[in-house]
Amino acid sequence: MNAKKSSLPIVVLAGGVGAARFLRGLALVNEPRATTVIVNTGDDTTLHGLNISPDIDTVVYTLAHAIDAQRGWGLSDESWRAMDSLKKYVEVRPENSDAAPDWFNLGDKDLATHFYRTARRIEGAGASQIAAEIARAWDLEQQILPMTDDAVSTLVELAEDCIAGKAGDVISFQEYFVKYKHGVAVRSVAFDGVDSAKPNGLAQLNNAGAIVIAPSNPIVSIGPIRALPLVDETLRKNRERVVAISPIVGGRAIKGPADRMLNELGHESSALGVAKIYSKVASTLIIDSADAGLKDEIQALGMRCVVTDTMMIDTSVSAALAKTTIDAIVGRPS
Ligand code: FO1
Repeated sequence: MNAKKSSLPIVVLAGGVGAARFLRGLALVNEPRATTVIVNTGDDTTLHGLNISPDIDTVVYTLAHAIDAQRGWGLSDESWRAMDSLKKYVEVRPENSDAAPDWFNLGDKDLATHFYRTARRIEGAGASQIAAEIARAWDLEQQILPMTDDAVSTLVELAEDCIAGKAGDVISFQEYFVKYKHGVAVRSVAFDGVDSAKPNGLAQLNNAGAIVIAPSNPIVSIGPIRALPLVDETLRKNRERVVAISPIVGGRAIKGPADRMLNELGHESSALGVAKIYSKVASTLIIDSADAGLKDEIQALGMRCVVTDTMMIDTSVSAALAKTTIDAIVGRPS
């Protein structure tokens, strides 16, 4: 795409893979230095004593063109020697020990990021300072902001007895997502610590020319950001400039468990269900051409609805989606 880039101050609320692909397209149509990304950190975990921020790292690695595109997480051209070496300790680990968690794969190159983040935390640096340093290390111009510098943990309550535990038991998000491959039914989701956490990026939200809710899971990726004090209020105040992109196409999640999770938690797994979740905070919803038939029902909720290709199979689709998304806010008559 060779057309001149806009320099609109844009804030993107982001989860992992879907958001990262959108951001790569956005960088081709809007000056990266004008973009602030507020990233979900409810997925953060500590394993082997290392602080791991999966969504921040997915966004950074994708924007740096270093992501493993097949997996959607971790680095390309990765090796797994540390994980392989861990296996011998799994054998000797006592029953009540969490040491050597071999269900969460950390590549050898990826480990450097977790080493750095952990060492800086121990030195007393805050999450946003560290994210800025990591973004700089990868030559990114976008401002990458964790949603808060405080600890917030997404917790998942099991709906029924299963391999992960008994109905009513609560497990961490990464156990749900990676250890049990999001294959267990969910009764509820909570964001531990969110009520007393201080959100990052409120000033950027208030000053943005456009606020984009990326095509991420509305419950566990965008949900934790919205649950922070003052965030929903700020979005509502700026609703005219907020545009969301549906991560559900033809009733199915593009990636991950969003479709099942929406159903299990009493929402509709459709672009219309997504519209209902966002209608109070977003004036506009972008939906896929496959869902064009839902446009009237979405507009009846008081949202504008733009139909386009949202399947980001390559960067040209991502860039076109980003352009359509910006135009939906700044290109329409006020
Ligand atoms: N996802 C997996 O499905 N399996 C893994 O072993 C795994 C390891 C991993 C390591 C670092 C990282 O930054 C992300 C990783 N992810 C893995 C992805 C990640 O946990 C989830 O995709 C997100 O938390 C959901 O947004």
